[in-house]
Amino acid sequence: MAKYRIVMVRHGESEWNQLNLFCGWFDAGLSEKGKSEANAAGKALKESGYTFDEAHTSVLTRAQVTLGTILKEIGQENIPIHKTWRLNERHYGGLTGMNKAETAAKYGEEQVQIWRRSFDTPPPPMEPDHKYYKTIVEDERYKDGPKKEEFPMFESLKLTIERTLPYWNDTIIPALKAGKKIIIAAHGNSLRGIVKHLDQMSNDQIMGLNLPTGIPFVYELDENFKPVVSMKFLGDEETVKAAIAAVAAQGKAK
Ligand code: DG2
Repeated sequence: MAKYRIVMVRHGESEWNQLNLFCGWFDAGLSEKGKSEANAAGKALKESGYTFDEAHTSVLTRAQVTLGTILKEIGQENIPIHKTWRLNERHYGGLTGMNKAETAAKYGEEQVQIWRRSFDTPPPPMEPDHKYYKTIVEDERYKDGPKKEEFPMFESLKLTIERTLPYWNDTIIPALKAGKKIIIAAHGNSLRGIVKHLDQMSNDQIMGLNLPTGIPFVYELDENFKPVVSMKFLGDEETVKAAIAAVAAQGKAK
């Protein structure tokens, strides 16, 4: 029997999703389409009668604006919002700012698929002469963490999970146990990490999972935090399918 329920949502389309650029820890804003997706996500939650006691998000604007838009739509702007780098997108290393289709044309679709979806093959590191190195490393939002020695220069999904799961275990689980109704607004890969953990997906299975932007999904969990209901999207099946296929196709050479 389900004892806990939690809603998760990948942010709406970002300006860099729209341009098909590897984004990672670069702080892209939402595109106009992304803003509408965030509104639609809020409406879907409202129509289904969802309310929350607290919200969790990354330190990146695209996730925070999506969350803010949703909370406004459901009339819950005043609930506590917890922001953590542990829910950030995976750090895309040296790929940050590169076009996914052009990268596929240059290095091959197979290599891009490995960089985007393999469990433990990381992208190349972000070197100090990278265009966005300073923008990210010197960003004030990281003054309270990660620690200098923990600050990533690249992340595989495995490494992303290693820094996201402590937040799930130490913050989200205790809050659920305390009876809090929670929404998490985060990113394609930080959420894939949580989903892999919850559904105990193998390293191969997780490679096939793409999360659409701006469509909330629900997990219902039993007393041991095992899913009774897994990844139930609040959207019609065809729309969700098409949105997932579009994400998968971003790594194709044009
Ligand atoms: C995307 C995910 O992250 O990219 O960093 O480019 O969720 O913050 O838009 P998000 C990025 P893929 O792993 O799907 O290529």
